[in-house]
Amino acid sequence: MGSHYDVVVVGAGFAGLYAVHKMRDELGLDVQAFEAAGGVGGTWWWNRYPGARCDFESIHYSYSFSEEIQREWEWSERFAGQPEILAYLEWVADKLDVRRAFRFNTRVTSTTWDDKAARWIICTDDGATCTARFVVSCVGGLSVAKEPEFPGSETFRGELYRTSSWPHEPVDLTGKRVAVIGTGSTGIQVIQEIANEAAELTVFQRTPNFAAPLGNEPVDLAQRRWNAEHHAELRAGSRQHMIGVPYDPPSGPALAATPDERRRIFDKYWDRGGFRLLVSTFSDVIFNQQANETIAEYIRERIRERVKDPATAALLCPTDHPYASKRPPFETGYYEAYNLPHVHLVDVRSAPIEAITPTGVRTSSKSYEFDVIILATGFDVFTRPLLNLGLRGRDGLKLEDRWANGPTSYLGVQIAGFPNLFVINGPKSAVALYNVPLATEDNVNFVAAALARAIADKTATFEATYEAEEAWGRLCEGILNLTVIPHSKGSWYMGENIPGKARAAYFFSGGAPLYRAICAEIAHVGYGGFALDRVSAPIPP
Ligand code: NA7
Repeated sequence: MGSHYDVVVVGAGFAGLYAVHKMRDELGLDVQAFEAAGGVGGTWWWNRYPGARCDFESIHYSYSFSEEIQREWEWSERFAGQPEILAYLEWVADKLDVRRAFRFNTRVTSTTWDDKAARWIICTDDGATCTARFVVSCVGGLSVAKEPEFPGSETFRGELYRTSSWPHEPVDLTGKRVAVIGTGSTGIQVIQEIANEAAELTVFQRTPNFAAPLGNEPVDLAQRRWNAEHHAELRAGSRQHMIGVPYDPPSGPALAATPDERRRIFDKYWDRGGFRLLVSTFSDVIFNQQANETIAEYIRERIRERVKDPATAALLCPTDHPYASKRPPFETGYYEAYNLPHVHLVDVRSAPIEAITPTGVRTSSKSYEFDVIILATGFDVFTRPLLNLGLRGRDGLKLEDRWANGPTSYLGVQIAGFPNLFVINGPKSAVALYNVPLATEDNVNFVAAALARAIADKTATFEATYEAEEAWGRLCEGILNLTVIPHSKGSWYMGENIPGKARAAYFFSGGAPLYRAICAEIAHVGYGGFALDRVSAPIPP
């Protein structure tokens, strides 16, 4: 057995960098961290595809824990692109000197609880083994790509790329016949970016999406200075908001407004960009299907205005799910791309993709030839990244068995039966609808306080109870059922984008302030719902 540590951290994205800093520099613990990639950045290290960009504004989508970091870093665009976000995370990693805590290019392959020694045994793909009192998973929610259902990708003779593992070298698409499969947030970003570069671009769309303008623009020097001086009040506003950004509150219910009033409000926030269209317009669009239809029809109208060919516009208008029941994407010139003569839209709902062939793509009605195929088919969210750690808890309990009917957790940070394992932004945490860096800070702060308490009290095991986990699961489901989200079809929000995956509530949708208040209250009452130093307990059926 190799070295023993207080804490093993897995992952070097927003969560892993802050967790290492917090546990090592603030708690003074002995921390070893592992990262499968060759450097820091997490999502922003892997997703280097053309057009990759965050759709939360960068002054909000960034760390808030350090006065110095907020003051010194200046964002050049409202919504930064992947290279700038990666540069930011690299800069932060250097500033905090956290790189030396990591072993890069090293994947954790198994994580096994040793009940007698009350510690974790961690094995990595370089053949090494170490032990740790605590494991803090920072593996992210959308970090494992979905395996496409269609066979034959290995036979394709052209270039095949996945957006989530895009090459580091530039990919030249000039003069090439390119296919993009998938029209989620990722596919839309790629399509609008490469439409003018490829000789022919064919988009394979199964479900049209409600894409709204991103509203990106450069940030001038005066604005940058203002941002640096006002970050404290910006952050205070963010922390009071459902999704962790200081956007305007909604105007009341859409169904109480006249059509003209609705139009005026939708127009106002359409142009201001990003999630404002969802959160700053009307309070009932996310809860009431009839209210939702008013915003859905508004977006369809805007699509029809922008796409010249009526048949293509009709194909691009979603009709089978409420707005924001699937994660809403944002765009810049996406719909106009379909007005270009060399951009083609293929509906693979009516004629599904059957295979990737040596020369291209075959659907049930036609074969297409390409030089390049780009897969933007999404992720196996929340559960797969944790399952890939090969977790075995008390009495050899396998995480895949524990989660056979869908994920369970308490607050998203612990799983009953897996003592001393803490998860940042895990299933049933608030992260899916919450500005990720702030969600991350909330979770890391909560976990660090729990560790500090366990260490101070000489608590050998810190573990969510089954009862608390069950009650939390019911709360997550209850709140989700008040929204239109369960009316989505095939969304990663409900686990439905992966064939055979359990349909369940994968996150807490009660909003960031409520989530933070619940976590604070639980810590305040001495970690209610967590068992400290419990003996091994049987797993309920
Ligand atoms: P998404 O939002 O899950 O989108 C995946 C897209 O791929 C979506 O359009 C899917 O169509 C399509 N897809 C998946 N499998 C197939 C098959 N077999 N045939 C045709 N089309 C398919 O993932 P993204 O990467 O775009 O976004 C993920 C998150 O990253 C995003 O929500 C942000 O949080 C950042 P479908 O809708 O299933 O019919």
